[in-house]
Amino acid sequence: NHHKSMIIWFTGLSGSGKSTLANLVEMALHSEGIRTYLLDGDNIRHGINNNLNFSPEDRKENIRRIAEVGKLFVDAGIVVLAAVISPYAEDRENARSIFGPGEFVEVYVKCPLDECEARDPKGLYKKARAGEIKNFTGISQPYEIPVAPDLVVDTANSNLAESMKLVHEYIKERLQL
Ligand code: GGZ
Repeated sequence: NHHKSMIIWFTGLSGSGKSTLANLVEMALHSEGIRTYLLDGDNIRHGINNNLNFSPEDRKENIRRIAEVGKLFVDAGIVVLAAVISPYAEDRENARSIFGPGEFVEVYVKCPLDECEARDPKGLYKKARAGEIKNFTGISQPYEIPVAPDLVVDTANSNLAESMKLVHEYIKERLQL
């Protein structure tokens, strides 16, 4: 049961479904005996990245650390799933550059802003619109759409099971299983 390892980098707006999708893909891989580790921006910001805010500089550092930690896991043979907004193309490219060829898979979790805002699972968009949260991606800071992602999942127009299957099958092919 020896396979290559890699990092699956889910990028997209808050509320696009990155964490949900990463969790479902992780469960699918886990049930096949593939060892995985999930790096979720929202969680990591409570631990190693608890000194970082949402300025462009701090997002850059957030992404850099998550990519470097991800690299350690990949080197240990573990398949990493990273769910981070990572709104700047340059930061995503820097993350990719840390990894070997084929080790970094960028998944664009595509969902229009108005749909994310309608979902608003944590009420953050409402707060951002009210000016209670500054520097909010999509409202008061940009999200740069990936130009050449390895995979696009459209969570506004396909259900979670379909999106999960798409990513899962792509990973399995890339792992050469
Ligand atoms: C964007 C914010 C902000 C601001 C708090 N902008 O959807 P969530 O709530 O559960 O996850 C989001 C998380 C974003 O952290 P990341 O580490 O993924 O961001 S980045 O990659 O840009 O560094 C969101 C919440 O934190 N959140 N304030 N201002 N998202």
